[in-house]
Amino acid sequence: MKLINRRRRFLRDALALTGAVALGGCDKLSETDWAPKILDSATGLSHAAHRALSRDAMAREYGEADISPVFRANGSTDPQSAEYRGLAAGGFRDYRLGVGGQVAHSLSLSLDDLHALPNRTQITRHDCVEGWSVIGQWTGVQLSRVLQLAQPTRQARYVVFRCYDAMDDGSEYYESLGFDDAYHPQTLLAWELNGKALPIPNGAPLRLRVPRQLGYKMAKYLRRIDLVDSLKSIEGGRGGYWEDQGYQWYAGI
Ligand SMILES: Nc1nc2c(c(=O)[nH]1)N[C@H]1C(S)=C(S)[C@@H](COP(=O)(O)O)O[C@H]1N2
Ligand SMILES: [Mo]
Repeated sequence: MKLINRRRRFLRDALALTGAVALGGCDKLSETDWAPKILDSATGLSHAAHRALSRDAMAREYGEADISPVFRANGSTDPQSAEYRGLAAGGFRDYRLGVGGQVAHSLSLSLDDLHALPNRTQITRHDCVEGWSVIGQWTGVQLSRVLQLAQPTRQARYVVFRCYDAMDDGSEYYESLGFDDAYHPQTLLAWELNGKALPIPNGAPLRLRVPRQLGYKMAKYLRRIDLVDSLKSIEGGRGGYWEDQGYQWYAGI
């Protein structure tokens, strides 16, 4: 009996080291099967290979001396929707991040609510699929903390991020993650870049950081987060604005 307890504790501590304990208990592992659904065979292969090598691997973290003098902005840099302009005009005081879909507790979080959660600061490299990189320091809350508050149901398999900016085709930017990246310790909802409030060009007031994947996964101008069991019925059905244009859903670096 004692031996079993000791082994359990060892397992728990080992999981804590890899960050997997952020799931909120080992039983969560079997609830989700720990395996995002595969969207197509090409993506599936590289995704499976990447995950087998690095499910819990950490993205490299850099030192302050490595921070790029300018953090280049890309894609939308100044959303024009009336809703966003109104929030920006008020210094984002009325901003609320909605969290819903397949969760036990829907949430509506102000920036103060988010700031009150334990936060994390990390200096990581951002790689855009276009072939440039910048290094920046990000502060935010681990997405896993917010998911622990919302408590995804057993059916939930993906986290979908909806944004305030409209794209050329009129649809809004969106993205999605499977649970391995959603609960990864370096996956943040970030409100600070290089020690200052996140500027509008880089996604104010709140954006996603997923340093193990390419830049297009890191949704800016977050409007709400939904837990879903399938991506098929959302927009083009491939899990993101760029994915719907043919980019890979799993954009591991
Ligand atoms: N909402 C939203 N998020 C977005 C984009 C966008 O156009 N809209 N562009 C993506 C791309 S392609 C990149 S490289 C990064 C750019 O982030 P940055 O502007 O802070 O460099 O944001 C990603 N997230
Ligand atoms: Mo990008």
